[in-house]
Amino acid sequence: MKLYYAKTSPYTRKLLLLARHLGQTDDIEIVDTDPLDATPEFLDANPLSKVPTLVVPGEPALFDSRVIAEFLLDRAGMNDSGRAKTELLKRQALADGITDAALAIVQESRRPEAQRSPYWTARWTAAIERGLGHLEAGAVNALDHWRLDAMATACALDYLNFRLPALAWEARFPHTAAWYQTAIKRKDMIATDPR
Ligand SMILES: N[C@@H](CCC(=O)N[C@@H](CS)C(=O)NCC(=O)O)C(=O)O
Repeated sequence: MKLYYAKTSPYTRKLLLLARHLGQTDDIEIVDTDPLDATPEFLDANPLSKVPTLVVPGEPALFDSRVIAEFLLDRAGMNDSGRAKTELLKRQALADGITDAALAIVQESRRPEAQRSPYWTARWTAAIERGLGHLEAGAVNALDHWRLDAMATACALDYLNFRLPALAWEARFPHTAAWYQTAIKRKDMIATDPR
């Protein structure tokens, strides 16, 4: 299988963590990809021109990261179902939502100053703060096993520190920060560190 990948993509990192956890890395060929300078082959696989995208021989390509995660979990026979699965997907959605807002701020900051929107930057920042508040208020307690929800959360929090260090969120969300500090010391987090 081919995984279109970018080293700094937190969504791709989440899948690399999952693939390692499921023992599927040997089946995955990493294709370094710049989605902003897409090859015709990549666009053919994903018309949205986003990483991660997974191409399984003989099958239609898969995107986005949540869909690919489901595929890998099913393939490993390790997927959950029912209410527990819904709650896990919700925690993944929270983490990915924090990542989405952080990525939007980063992209906005790279535009010429006159084109930047303080309104949207404030709105994305507020979403991150509320997301962190939700983790701090209790959601982080459910991340007690190294599953997809925990992987997504670790990638989101590390992306904040990688790209938006001025947020300095750890001082304001100490319980979440303690969880994160344990997560980033894992060997697989170190091996997938984009810095
Ligand atoms: N919801 C998607 C988000 C993927 C995404 O936004 N990836 C970024 C890189 S981190 C990308 O490819 N951006 C290129 C673009 O938006 O054109 C997922 O979970 O896979």
